[in-house]
Formats: sequence, C-alpha cells, structure tokens
Amino acid sequence: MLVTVEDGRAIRLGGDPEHPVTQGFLCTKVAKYLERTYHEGRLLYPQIRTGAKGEGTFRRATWDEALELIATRLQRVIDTDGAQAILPYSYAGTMGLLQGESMDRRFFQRIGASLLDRTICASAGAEALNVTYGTRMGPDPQDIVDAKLIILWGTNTLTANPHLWPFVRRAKANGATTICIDPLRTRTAVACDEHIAIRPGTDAALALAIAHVLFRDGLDDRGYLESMAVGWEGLRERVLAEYSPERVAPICRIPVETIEHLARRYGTTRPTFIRVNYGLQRHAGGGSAVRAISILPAITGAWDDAGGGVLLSTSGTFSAIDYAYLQRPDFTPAGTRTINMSRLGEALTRIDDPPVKALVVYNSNPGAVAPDRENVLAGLRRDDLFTVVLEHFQTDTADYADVLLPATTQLEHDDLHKAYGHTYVMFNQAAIAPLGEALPNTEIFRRIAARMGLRDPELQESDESMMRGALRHLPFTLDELRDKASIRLDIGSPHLPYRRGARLSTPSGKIEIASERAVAHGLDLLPEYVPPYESEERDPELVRRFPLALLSPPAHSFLNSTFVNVASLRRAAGKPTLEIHADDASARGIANGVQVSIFNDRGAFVAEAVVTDRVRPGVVSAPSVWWPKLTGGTNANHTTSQAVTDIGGGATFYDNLVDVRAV
Ligand SMILES: Nc1nc2c(c(=O)[nH]1)N[C@H]1C(S)=C(S)[C@@H](COP(=O)(O)OP(=O)(O)OC[C@H]3O[C@@H](n4cnc5c(=O)[nH]c(N)nc54)[C@H](O)[C@@H]3O)O[C@H]1N2
Ligand SMILES: Nc1nc2c(c(=O)[nH]1)N[C@H]1C(S)=C(S)[C@@H](COP(=O)(O)OP(=O)(O)OC[C@H]3O[C@@H](n4cnc5c(=O)[nH]c(N)nc54)[C@H](O)[C@@H]3O)O[C@H]1N2
Ligand SMILES: [Mo]
Repeated sequence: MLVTVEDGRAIRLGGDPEHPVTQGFLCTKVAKYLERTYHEGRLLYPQIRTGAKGEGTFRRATWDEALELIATRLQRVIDTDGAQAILPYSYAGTMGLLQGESMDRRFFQRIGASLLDRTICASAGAEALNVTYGTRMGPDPQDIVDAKLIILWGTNTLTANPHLWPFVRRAKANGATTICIDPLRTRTAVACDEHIAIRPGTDAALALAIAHVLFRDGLDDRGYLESMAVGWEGLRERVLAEYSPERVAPICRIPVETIEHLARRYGTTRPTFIRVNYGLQRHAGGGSAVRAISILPAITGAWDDAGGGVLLSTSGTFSAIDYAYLQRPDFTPAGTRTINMSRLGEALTRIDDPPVKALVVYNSNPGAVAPDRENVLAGLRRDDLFTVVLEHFQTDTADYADVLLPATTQLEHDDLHKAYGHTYVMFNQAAIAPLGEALPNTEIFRRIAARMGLRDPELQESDESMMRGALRHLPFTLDELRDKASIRLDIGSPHLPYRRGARLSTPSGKIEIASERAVAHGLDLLPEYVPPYESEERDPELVRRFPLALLSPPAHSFLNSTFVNVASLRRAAGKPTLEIHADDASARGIANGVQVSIFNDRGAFVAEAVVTDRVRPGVVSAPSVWWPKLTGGTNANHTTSQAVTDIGGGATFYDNLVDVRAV
C-alpha cells in the first residue's frame, strides 16, 4: 500500500497500482487502516492492572517500571516452576516476518519457555499437503487466467481473498466456468456459474467420488500418475469400491447427478484450477479433506498446465527465506514441551506438569478468537497466572492482562512480508513515527531480554540486521527490495511446481497418494473420508440434542477480530446475526429480526435471527469474529470446541452442533 504523509501524519492510504497482484486495490478492511491507526482507543503507553482480572482497569506506568515488573515475574516463574511454565501466545495480528516471528521466538526459545504449536488457522491443510507433496505450493494466481474450469472450494474468495478475484474474472472472460462448493450461498457463490451447497465437513467424500468417476470413466492421466505419483493403484481400488456417487450423495446431501457432472467436467476440461481454502478444513477430517482434494490434479495431470492444479497456499514457494536465522530454533532446549494453541483453555486450566504460570500474548486476541471461550476465560481469570499483552487496543484479552504494552502498527515499523496467495516478497517501510510510547514487538522483546540479564548478542540484533540475514539466500538484497517494494520470487513463469519431471521433497520424490508419513500422523495410508466429530456418523445422540451445524466464518468487514472496534467497519457489519433457514426458524417459532440464543453444552451466545435461504436447512451461520465486550459479552466462540483435526492439530471451529431458541 502507498501512504501519503504530511507533517509526520499519514493522511492518505491506497493500494499500489504497480503491484502486479493487488493492482491498486485495498480490501474493505485495510482501506480503513488510517481510521484504525489514529483510533482514540490506541494504546499509547504501558499500563499495569489495578482492578480484578477481566475488569479492564489499569494505571499508566513507565516502560522502565513495566519492564522491571515483567522481568522480575518471569524470573520468579523460572525459579519456582521452571521456564516451561511460561507460554508465548501469538498468531496473525501482523504476518510480518520480523514483528510476527523473529525476536519473540529467539527470546522464548532461549529462556526455554514452552513452545506454541500455531494451529488455530492453517495447520490441518498445511500438514496434509506436506505429507502428500512435501511442501505447500500451487499455481501462481497470475496464471489462472488461462484456466477453463475454476473450482472455489471451501473459500469465500470475494470476502477473504478478494485479490484473487480479478484473475478469476479474467478467466471467466476467457470462457472459464466457475463453481463454488460451500454450504452457504456466500457472495462468492452468487458470483459463480454454479453453487454446490455441500453438507459441512464432508468434502473428502466428494473429492473421492470425483476420483471414482475419473477412474471409472478412464479420465485419469495414466502417464502422469505413473511418472509422478505413488499409491495411485491402491487409491483407484479404494474409490471404485467405496466412493461411488450413489454412496457419497447422501453423505454430502447433494444429488448424484451433481457429483457426476462435476466429476466429468473436471475430467474433460483443461486447464482446471482448484482454489481450496481454509473453511473446509475446520472440521474433524479437515486434513483428510485437503489431502483428498489435492490429489485430483495428480489424477488428471492438471499440474502440467499453466494455471492448472490446486492452490491452498504459496507459502512453500518462499523457502529461500532464512527462517532459522530469524527464529533460531536451535536455541530450544532438548525435550521442551509443545502446547497446542487451539486448546488454550485446557492449557490454562488442566495442564500441570508444570502448570502455565505466565502467558505472554502478542499478535493475537485469544479472548475473542480461541475456541471454547468460557474455558479460555476461566484460564485467563486465574489469579496465579501472570499475563502480559502486547496490543494496539484494549481487546477482550487485554482486559485480563497484568501488564499491557503498546505495540506499533504496520505504518509505524519496518517489516518483511511473504504472501500465501501470491509469489512476491515485500518490504513494509515505516511511514510515520510510533504513536505515543508504542514500540515494535521486536524492540519489546529485546528490552525484556536485556532486563532479564540475558547477554546473547542474538537477543539484541537490530531489525535491519535480521532482515538482511533473512534474505541472505535470495537473489536480491534488502536495499533492492526496499527500493522496489516488492520482488517476485525467481520461480519461472508460468510457475509449474509439479509438472511432469519435477522432483518433490517427499521421501519418494513423488506425489505420495499413499503416504507412510500420513500413517505416522495417525491417518490411513490412503486418503479417506473422516466424518465430523459432531455428526450422525459419530454421535447420533448429540445430533438429536443439537441438530444444527453452526458455521462462524469471517465477516466481510472484519479480519478475524481485528477492525471490529473501527466504527465505520462495525457500522457496515451491523450487529451479530445468525442466518437460519425458514424451515428451521419456523420449527422453533423464530421470526426474522428476533434475538436468539445459540447454545450447546459448551456455552451460548446471542445474535439477531436473519431468516434466509442463503443457508441450507440444518445449517446456521454466524459471521464472526465479534468482540464480546462490544456486543453484550458473548460471541460464537462460546459454542466452538477445542477438539482438533485429524492431522496438524488444527482448530475445528466449524465442527460445531448447536440449537437455537428465541430469547
Ligand atoms: N474479510 C476477511 N477476510 C479474511 C479474513 C477475515 O476475517 N475477514 N481472515 C483471513 C484469514 S486469517 C483466513 S484463514 C482466511 C479464511 O478464508 P477462507 O479460507 O475462505 O475460509 P473461511 O472464511 O473460514 O471459510 C470459507 C468458506 O468455507 C465455507 N465452509 C465451511 N465449512 C465448510 C465445509 O465443510 N466444506 C466447504 N466446502 N465449505 C465450508 C464457509 O461457509 C465459508 O464461506 O481469510 C483471510 N481473509
Ligand atoms: N469462530 C471463529 N473463530 C475464529 C475464526 C473463525 O472463522 N471463526 N478464524 C480463526 C482464524 S482463521 C484465525 S487466523 C484466528 C486469528 O486470530 P488472531 O491471530 O488472534 O487474529 P485477530 O483476531 O486478528 O487478532 C490479532 C490481534 O493482534 C493485534 N496486532 C496486530 N498487529 C500487531 C503488532 O504488530 N503487534 C502486536 N503486539 N499486536 C498486533 C491486533 O490489534 C489484534 O487484536 O482466529 C480464528 N478464530
Ligand atoms: Mo486464519
């Protein structure tokens, strides 16, 4: 983005028209980044808690006093319970390589704190691709303009990834057909040629039924499979025996003909591009779903075509960045335990070898976004837990802090960025001085380390020097990147990561349809359908008590819980709503516009009913992630569970049965 600064104040913000992917366009939220930066609620100085935990009353402190308190309390935890009683908690507040994952990692690993498994978003699909393809790569979005069939699978592109849309639109203009697979009729579904309203959590079954038709009708590319994949013969046998469209249709609750048409079209069109994203992996079988979908282009040989294949994330394309230099995983003492961030409530209330005694939260708002919120709050409320929060705003999480520290925003610090939807490395140049006494995360961790008496030079390295280190294996320097702002990776154009002849980084060097590493993770040797935890297949009694499947996907105007406190965006979002089909509403005496309680055994939240056929019967949707403190104290995460996915330990936000009643 381009920022115009006048007398030290940012006055205008826009997309960079020269960026080949974003092309001058900012999404709805980031377009309001100035309003957010200069928001009256910005934290401008360190604060120390004075009231009860959760009450949110603080007094102003100096950096000196705040740092001294943090250093003393962390040291006391190390002395009495051991360093593993300290838990860092961070995710995607900023995805910058410096402010997101550098000095913080060095610091916590050096003191021997518990490691955090960052599973709250993408780990199920990431691990599924790692076992199948060795890494995560896919076609370059710029190449998909040549695709003739585009399947948007478990993704609300127009909301969550709008920068892909111009390329989808160009493909459409070139004659491509677009199909959206989503239980909800999202704005993306409306913009596509076809919408398949699948039952949540059953995508693996659909993908394997497509594979069935491809093999049954001879639409597989035997040459590609033989040279590039292992285990396809076993898969062929399995899908022909177990995944016929007739058997899968009732699982996915879609017509047999829909599956037949989809499969035949997939098998007879070239190039085919599948954009699979994270919505469909937030279920028990999320990893298995991504695994099954990811092998479809191996069956048809779509990876040979420019713009063909499957794209979950381009993260693996950025492997030349020296993450080990930035993060120093070698600092971690042998035997250090790892705590899954998707089970924070459990970590704070049930683990005791040792118990978590200090929690340091940055780039995340677990008090709003983490599943099973009532359990999370029970943990945050503990009086023997010392909590430090680095934030821009006094979020629901910040209300539980013992020490609350002001962090800089994207406009106030330098950073390096990779992408997960394109292939450019980017430089983020500070445009304005930090507001108030705010400091970058990196500087805060340097100061905490120094205050604790740690003398390692790696814990004092400057941002500039870390950026140079991170880029040392790339064919350009930091100065060139700073000058150009963004540089495409040297990967050839079109980018064909798995074209015939490519050697993969899996043990066999091939696409592992049959995967021993999947077995090591507890999956079957071959892809299969793993039903949702909260489903007829696994728990019919629960279905009788809580018959509605709740999805709580991102609201168009928010970025998870970020931007919820920005007035213009909250106005655009309106209020917390629950979308419910007329059949389900009338069965419960619920009229459009009434307040409803959405509940299960974990908890309840309140929203306004919107009776609509955007959701199918049996499915309800609550656009998220609202700040409970701004909306009557609750949000959808009162009902979500801490159960994790079949692979990758991912959160299962959308594997969530509820019932609804008017209040
Ligand atoms: N505006 C906006 N943009 C965002 C975000 C945001 O909060 N707001 N968040 C960002 C982040 S962190 C992420 S991870 C991405 C997430 O963006 P996406 O990867 O697109 O994932 P979700 O929005 O979680 O879900 C996408 C769609 O999947 C559908 N879905 C749910 N369950 C299933 C299922 O079982 N099968 C299928 N086929 N579909 C299903 C949902 O109804 C939803 O419409 O977006 C990023 N972009
Ligand atoms: N029910 C439900 N829950 C969900 C989801 C859902 O779809 N439904 N989505 C899930 C997904 S995909 C994700 S990725 C997670 C995201 O969860 P989080 O990673 O917690 O993301 P945000 O809610 O955006 O909160 C990020 C916080 O970081 C702060 N921040 C931003 N930049 C900086 C910085 O430079 N320094 C510091 N110190 N702080 C900063 C912001 O002010 C913000 O409060 O939520 C998950 N939770
Ligand atoms: Mo995410």
